Amino acid sequence: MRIAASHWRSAVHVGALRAFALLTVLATMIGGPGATLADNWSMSITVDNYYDIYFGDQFLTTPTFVGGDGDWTTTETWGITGVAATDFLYVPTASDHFVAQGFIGEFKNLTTGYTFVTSDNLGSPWEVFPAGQYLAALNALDPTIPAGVWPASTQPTVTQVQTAVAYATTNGLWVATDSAASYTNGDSPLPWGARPSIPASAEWIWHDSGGVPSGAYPSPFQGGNHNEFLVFRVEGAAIPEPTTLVLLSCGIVVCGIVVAGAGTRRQRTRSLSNRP
Ligand SMILES: [Ca+2]
Ligand SMILES: [Ca+2]
Repeated sequence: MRIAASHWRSAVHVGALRAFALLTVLATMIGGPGATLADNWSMSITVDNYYDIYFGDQFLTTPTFVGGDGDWTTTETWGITGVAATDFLYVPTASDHFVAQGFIGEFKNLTTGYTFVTSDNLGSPWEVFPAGQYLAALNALDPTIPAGVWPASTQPTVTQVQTAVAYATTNGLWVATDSAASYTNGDSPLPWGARPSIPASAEWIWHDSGGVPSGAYPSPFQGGNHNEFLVFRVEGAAIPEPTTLVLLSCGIVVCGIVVAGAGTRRQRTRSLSNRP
């Protein structure tokens, strides 16, 4: 009987091992490229006057901070690795409400090869949420956000950006960005001129509130408060399709067959060992 018990354990063990091995293979096959979902980025950017860069989901639930700056005369090039492919790119900005304001840059997803510049052209992935248009509502959610007017030269905190992003997404308030004729980097437009390390095709963008008249510069670049602060964003990759779940279910069924097979062998082993 000792031998029989040993055989029984052995058969179950082999079955379990096979099931585990199959599950591992399936997990690798199903999850391989999909489960990695880790993209590497390189971004060259400057803003008149302030910006930060974050990655996160559509509500910016768990922000990944990349970097920020407050000097338009310098182009910063940031790199980050291991960003979820489904993450959205966020660039909250603010200005001094003076002289001019704008945002220009180039963004490269090094993993997928997807490269895009700032632009308000048809098909541009950029959207913007003018938080200053909804300050009273945002103040009700986060009292640190003033209900009246956003102060000049003040970047929102990460928490304030999270509040704004969640509110904009929940209420469908993301809108197209704005620019002006001949405001690509290649145009070397006033007052900024050509910014280094940014392609000629990149276009200065901002949000046009309609409330700041043009002057030395066209709207929306003439200095003033265009419903700041602004949060620019680009959508992340789509959430994986339910086909992954179907594949996973198939994997579970196959594993179930293997386990059942182990059970059959177990019974056979038992009956053999029960011979007198
Ligand atoms: Ca800069
Ligand atoms: Ca300015």
